[in-house]
Amino acid sequence: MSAIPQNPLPPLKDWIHQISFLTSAARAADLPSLGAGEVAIAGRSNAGKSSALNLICNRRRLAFSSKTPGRTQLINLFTLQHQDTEIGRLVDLPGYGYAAVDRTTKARWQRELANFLESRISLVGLIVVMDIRHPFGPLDLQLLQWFDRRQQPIHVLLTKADKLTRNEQARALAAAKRSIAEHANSWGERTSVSLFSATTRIGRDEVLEKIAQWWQVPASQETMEKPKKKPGEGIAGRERLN
Ligand SMILES: Nc1nc2c(ncn2[C@@H]2O[C@H](COP(=O)(O)OP(=O)(O)OP(=O)(O)O)[C@@H](O)[C@H]2O)c(=O)[nH]1
Ligand SMILES: [Mg+2]
Repeated sequence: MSAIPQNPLPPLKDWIHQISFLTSAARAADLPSLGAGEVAIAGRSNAGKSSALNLICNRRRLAFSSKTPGRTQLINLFTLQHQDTEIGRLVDLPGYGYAAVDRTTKARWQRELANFLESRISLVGLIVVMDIRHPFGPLDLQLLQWFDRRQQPIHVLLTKADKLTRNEQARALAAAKRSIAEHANSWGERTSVSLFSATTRIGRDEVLEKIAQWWQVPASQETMEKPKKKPGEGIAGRERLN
C-alpha cells in the first residue's frame, strides 16, 4: 500500500496569522503542560511585547497592547495548528520591572517568571523584547541568567527602533552586539539580536526566521527552496500533542 502524501507546511510568514488564543494563567503551574514547542516573549513592562507579538502574527489585537504599563499580568498562551497537528505555541509573558505595583506582587511575578523560564518543559526558545533606547537593564540580565540553565537559543528584539534615526539604530545594534559578546561564555553564546518596530514593521522577517527554526518549520518561500540548516541548529525532541 503506498503512503498517502502529506500536504507540506506552507511558509510560516504566510499563515502564522492563523494562530489562536489557547489559555491564560496567573501561575505557570496552572498552564497546560503538554504541547508543541513554545517560544516565550519576555521583556520589561511596557517594552512592547504585546505589540511585537501582534506584528509577528500579523494580527491587530491578538495580544492586548496598552499605554498603561503592567497591562499583561497573566501568562497568555497562543497555539498554531496545521490540520490536526499543533505546530508551535507563543507565550506572552507578564512584563517585569513595573514600578507601580507593591513589592509583594512584584516579588510574586518575578518568582513566577523565573519558575516558568527555568522549568517549563516545552520551551524551545526565548524572545526578549527591549526598548532600543534602554536595552540590557539589570532585570533583562537577570532574566537571561534564569534562562541560561536551559542552554537554549535567545533572540533579542531592539524594539521601538522607529524612535531613533538610522544612524542611532546602527549604533544601538552594534552596542547590543557588544553587550551580548561580553556574555559569550554563557547566554551570549546562544543569543542573536535584531532591530524591530511594531510601527514600521522592520525586523518581522528576521524574527519569523528564528521562530520557524525553533519550531522546525519553513519560514518563507526562499527558505523552502534553499534549506539552510546549520549543524547543531534546531531543537531536538519537539513535543507534539499527537
Ligand atoms: N513607537 C513605537 N511604539 C511602540 C512600539 N511597540 C510598542 N509601542 C507602544 O508602547 C506601549 C507599550 O506597548 P505594549 O505592546 O503594550 O508593551 P508590553 O511590553 O506588552 O507592556 P506590558 O504588557 O504592560 O508589560 C504602547 O503604547 C505601544 O503602542 C514600537 O515599535 N514603536
Ligand atoms: Mg503586554
